[in-house]
Amino acid sequence: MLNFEILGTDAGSHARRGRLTLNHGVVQTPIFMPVGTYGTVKGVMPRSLHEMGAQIILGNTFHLWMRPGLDIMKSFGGLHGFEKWDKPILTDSGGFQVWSLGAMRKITEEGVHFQSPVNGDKLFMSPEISMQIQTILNSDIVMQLDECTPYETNGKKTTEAEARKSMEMSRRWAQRSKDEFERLGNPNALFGIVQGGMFTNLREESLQALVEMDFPGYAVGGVSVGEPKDEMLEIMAHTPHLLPANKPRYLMGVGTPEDLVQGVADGVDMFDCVMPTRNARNGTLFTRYGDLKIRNARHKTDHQPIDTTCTCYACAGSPGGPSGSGGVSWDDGGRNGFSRAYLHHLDRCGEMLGPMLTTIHNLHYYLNLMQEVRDALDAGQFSHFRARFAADRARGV
Ligand code: PRF
Ligand code: ZN
Repeated sequence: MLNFEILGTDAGSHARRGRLTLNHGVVQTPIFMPVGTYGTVKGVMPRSLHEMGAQIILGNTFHLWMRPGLDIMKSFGGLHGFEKWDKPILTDSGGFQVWSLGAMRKITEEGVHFQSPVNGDKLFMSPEISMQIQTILNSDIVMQLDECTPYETNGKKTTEAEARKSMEMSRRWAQRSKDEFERLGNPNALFGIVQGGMFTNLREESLQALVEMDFPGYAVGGVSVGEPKDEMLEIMAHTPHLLPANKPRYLMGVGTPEDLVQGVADGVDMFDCVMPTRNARNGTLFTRYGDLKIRNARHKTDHQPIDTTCTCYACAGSPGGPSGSGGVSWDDGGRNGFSRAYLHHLDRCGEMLGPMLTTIHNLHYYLNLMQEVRDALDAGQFSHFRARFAADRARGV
């Protein structure tokens, strides 16, 4: 089940404001989807995800198939009951994850042969198997199995002929995914994935073929795979707006805050990326006025929160209450957030609260950015918003 309604469009770009209804709830678009590869958004409790306004999260077919495996997933009736997340879930098909294994895999027309990174077992993933697993996971949005065309292999750029071969196989896998999805009677929604590398003519062929197969939604894959930024932006400007206007569009694995705002202008409705969560664990924090490296010595004595304009638990504490230390007030302007000095200290000591708080902040930043984008679209102020966003981010922390 999937219903997508366009609530408004921007006059000066391809941006749209939409409402996506799935089996486990409603998603306001444009949206960012936190990544929960192993059935957990690393370090974040589901209640915190609710608190920060997450509407839909990702899971990974490949990882959950490896561990804990399908028998356990079946016994919990799917991923929702296992991970205790009752809102929508999108699962990636495993194509990109298997591709990331590098030398440990062999891709054929039938599917992907590879060695389990967990125990070395010889395994096989096909479009049919991916659909069978995602049906057991009962994710609201199922992704077709695709081959993510690499930008280069061993330092050699992918040729048009190679990209065509790969794209055509993904196209055949799209049909096989759809046939199996329907055969299984999966009650959720299957998305096709546009491939074609950095070649706009191949992107158009891929897109056309998928549109003829009539998926309820479409993704643009094969970007952010090591290409120079200008090539990524070229594909973003080229492809999403050519997809059917009445279906949701998902740009896979992108990107920085700037990429998201640009992607919205290019007509994208859905994004996912490990950047907010991974960067949080590495000490790179996103703020309204640019990025901040918490490991930098200059934060050692800084009493300010990460982002003075942020309302997340890390920056502002619990709504209406102290952040957790018994109502002590201190010199951060009446706010109850944790200081940069404290987060710097937690990082230096390797304390697990450090990445927990920084992950909450970074995810809140991404989710709030998309909320601001939606508000700007609702108010007919998107171009004004983009200008202010760029100026603020360039200002520096
Ligand atoms: N295909 C799939 N998942 C993905 C990608 C893709 O091309 C990307 C590309 N950035 C991220 N995740 N199935
Ligand atoms: Zn914050």
